[in-house]
Amino acid sequence: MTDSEKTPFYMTTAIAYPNGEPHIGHAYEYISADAMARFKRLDGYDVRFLTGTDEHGQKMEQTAQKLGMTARQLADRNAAVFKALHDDVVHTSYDRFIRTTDEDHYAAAQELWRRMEAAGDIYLDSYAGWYSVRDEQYWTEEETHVREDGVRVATATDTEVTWTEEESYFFRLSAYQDRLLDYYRQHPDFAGPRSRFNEVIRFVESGLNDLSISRTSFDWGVPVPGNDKHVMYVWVDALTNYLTGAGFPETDSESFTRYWPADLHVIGKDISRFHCIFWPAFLMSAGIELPKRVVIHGFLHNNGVKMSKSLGNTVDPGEWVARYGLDAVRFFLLREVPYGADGSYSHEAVVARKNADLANNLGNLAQRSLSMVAKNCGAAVPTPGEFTVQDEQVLAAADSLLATSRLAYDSQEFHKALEAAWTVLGDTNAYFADQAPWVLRKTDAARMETVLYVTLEVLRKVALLAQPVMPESAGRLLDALGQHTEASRQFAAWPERLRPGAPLPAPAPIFPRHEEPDEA
Ligand code: ME8
Repeated sequence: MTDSEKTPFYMTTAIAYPNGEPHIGHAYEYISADAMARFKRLDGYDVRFLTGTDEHGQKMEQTAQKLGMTARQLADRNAAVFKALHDDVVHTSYDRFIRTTDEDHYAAAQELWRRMEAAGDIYLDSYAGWYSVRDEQYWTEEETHVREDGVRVATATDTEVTWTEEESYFFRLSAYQDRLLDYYRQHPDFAGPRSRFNEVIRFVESGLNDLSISRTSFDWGVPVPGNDKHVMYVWVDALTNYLTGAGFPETDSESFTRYWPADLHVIGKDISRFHCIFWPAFLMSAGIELPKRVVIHGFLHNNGVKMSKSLGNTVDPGEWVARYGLDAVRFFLLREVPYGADGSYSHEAVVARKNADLANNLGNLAQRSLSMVAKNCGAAVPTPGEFTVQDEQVLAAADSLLATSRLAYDSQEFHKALEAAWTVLGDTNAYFADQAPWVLRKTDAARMETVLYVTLEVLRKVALLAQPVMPESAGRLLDALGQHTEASRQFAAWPERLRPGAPLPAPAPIFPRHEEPDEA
């Protein structure tokens, strides 16, 4: 099937501020979004997956000044670092790495502005209030307090706010309260998980103020059409990246008609208001269809403690990957933390998952069954006899995993998909121990072949479903099962069964137990 015959699936991550180094929270977002993109591709969708960097705004300008460089130089340097995180560390399968300094993005942001203006939703006034440069966000007086050290901070984020007074364009957000609430009612899956969506709804119910959407005190941003004194508020420009990535403002283009509205925006909990309130209101104003879903993930904490540079407990994803291996990190992050909830990581927790779930439950079963096949079945897929009730049960449990996984992925409950697959693996381990093919080898070789066949077939199904999470090791397991072709790795190959007699390569361990790098 060609891509154009497939159903499109357009998805995005948040675009990161490249004012500092990426941390494990960024990697978490990219890995989860990447698993989603890969799952959909394997399931026959034409996926377009967008990620990138959010390069404008006061925070970028201030950081650059401190470092003695221009904002553009800082953006260039750190956008490359984020891109390298995708390419070399977490192996994200994105289709475009967008930078908000890209030329087509300026055109998109300005067109969105013009449309909102034409709708009568933008007016010029002056802004006076508290701005947090760290959050790139305005806070009302009630949302701030004066800390013990005399500094006024935003209560929610503990970041310094400064009194800002300037001429500013405003977006009539207050006019959208009812329309937003109606929309949420009619689209209960617009955002998830539900608990996080409810927080947004409660906020909208409490009333919305008009939003200041331009700045005059610095110029590192997209110029406001028709008034060069102003640059757009960074969030107006940033959110528009999702449109740029689909081909906006060319609304008649093949790309835009195919990929917009986006199917999924993946974001963290601190930016849910921007995505679930501002973004749909801007789009309603501009007469553009709304994205179908926003999924809001939680934050990762180090041993339960908030990550921060001052505490020195931030984690560099590159170090983690070097220590545990990429696939173990990807598996840990998606299996350990229910998506949407906050999660905690520790060395012990990663090693426990790597050893128990990967090395023991999956790796051992693969190693034991495949080496028996290599020695006793002529290095080929064994030939099964008639299936017993136990065989049928194990096979049926594995068969059901695709439907379970589709449901889980469609609601971004990645942990549930993995939990289900690993439950089947646990049961298959018990089956393997109970059937004891190493005993059957001497007493009933035909039965041994059946047991090994059933085991390999379960492994094939688990490997197929493990691909989005652990592309490299699942690929090696599929190789070990003789599934070399691309077609054999798509979910379309799910109902097929391993072909008895098909040759298998010599087995090699795929999921080793954890060893510290210097012990290896
Ligand atoms: O917010 N754990 O950029 P950003 C998990 N430029 N996720 C985390 C995290 C943590 N400890 N810390 C941050 C921005 N994130 C804007 C986005 S989108 C149009 C503009 C997540 O670099 C955060 O929630 O501060 C967000 O989804 C992403 O990392 C980028 O954060």
